[in-house]
Amino acid sequence: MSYYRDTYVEVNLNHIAQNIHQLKERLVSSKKIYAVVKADAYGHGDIQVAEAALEAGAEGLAVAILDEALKLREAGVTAPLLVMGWIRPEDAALAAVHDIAVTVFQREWLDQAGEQALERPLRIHLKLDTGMGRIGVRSEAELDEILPYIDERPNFQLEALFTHFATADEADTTYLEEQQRRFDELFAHFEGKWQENVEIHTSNSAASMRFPEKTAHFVRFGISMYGLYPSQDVKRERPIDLQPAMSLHSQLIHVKQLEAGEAVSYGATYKAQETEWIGTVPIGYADGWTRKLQGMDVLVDGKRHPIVGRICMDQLMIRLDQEYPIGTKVTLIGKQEDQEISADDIASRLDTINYEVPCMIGSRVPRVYVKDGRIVDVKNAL
Ligand code: PMH
Repeated sequence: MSYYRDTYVEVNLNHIAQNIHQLKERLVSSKKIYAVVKADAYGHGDIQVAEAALEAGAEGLAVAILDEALKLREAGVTAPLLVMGWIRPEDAALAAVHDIAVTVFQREWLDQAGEQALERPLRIHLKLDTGMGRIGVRSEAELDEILPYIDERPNFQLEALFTHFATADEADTTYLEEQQRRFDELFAHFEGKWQENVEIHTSNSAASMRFPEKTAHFVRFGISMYGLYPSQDVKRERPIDLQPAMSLHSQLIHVKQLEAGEAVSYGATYKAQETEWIGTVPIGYADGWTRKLQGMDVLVDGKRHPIVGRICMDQLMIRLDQEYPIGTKVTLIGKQEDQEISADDIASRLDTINYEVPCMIGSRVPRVYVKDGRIVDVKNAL
């Protein structure tokens, strides 16, 4: 596997494993972890993260769409897989044949899926909308339509019930408790045999780290498996000492001196105030380093240096405190000596959440996987 550009994401697989181990320690030993690897494992790389997570002790994997699950199966992943979003009812047979559990919450969906000849039973996770307002069964009346329908069809296997919390990462737990109460009410509506045979999963990273005692059969561990806190509130509480898995690096490919008044980049908006050293770094908005990051720092030689002028599609310029040789390392996310630029710093600059930061780094940037200090794999390479 080769790549020929100077910009790469480094994914530390040991950190992913450590984050999983720490959550395992916090949960009662019988509780399971589903690693959430949707959206290309939050931009970290689906197959590599899936394998690392399973090796570290995760029991299953959760994705958003059927395509993501099929890709994992194609790569040889045999672990339990759950698609947490909607799939088309006409694709139910495909999910069943690949032993992929699907999320169901509509009676009509079951009707349409039931028209297909299923070669294998379809594993169903029934989604309850207890307050997220996104997808899921909201009422007892809907359950009364869905449950007998599943019951009559041996090809439909109700394997689990789940819900998703809207505010699990907030210090104030009132709404979370309301959602839990609504879940308990809907669950009480299930007959005994269902109650005994289905698994329950309700917790995301925030809920599983903050309230491990409330964990049902398994948790869906997303953002914090990657080493990021779900919110500033949870970061302050610090239930687990998370290790960020992703860092982003490049290098100087050109260094030059500008005289006072000379300009940098499109629009010639930045003008040197005095004689200045300007470096060019081969990453741009087409790599996800959006133009809004103009003015943000990068690390060179263990020091912060600002991005000056407009960020271009493939390159950006930085103001350096001195001359540096071509090939000097530039860190956009991560540490150099005692300095760090975190995904949280980037998120706060962009007025967004840290979840968006690894996801926004484009597939043109190779992902280099490091384990025990060695490169073990590369994704998006030739
Ligand atoms: N379960 C579901 C249903 C989810 O949608 C998500 C994340 C998770 C678990 C994992 O959450 P965590 O990363 O906080 O641990 N979903 C999303 C989303 O739709 N937008 O941002 C995160």
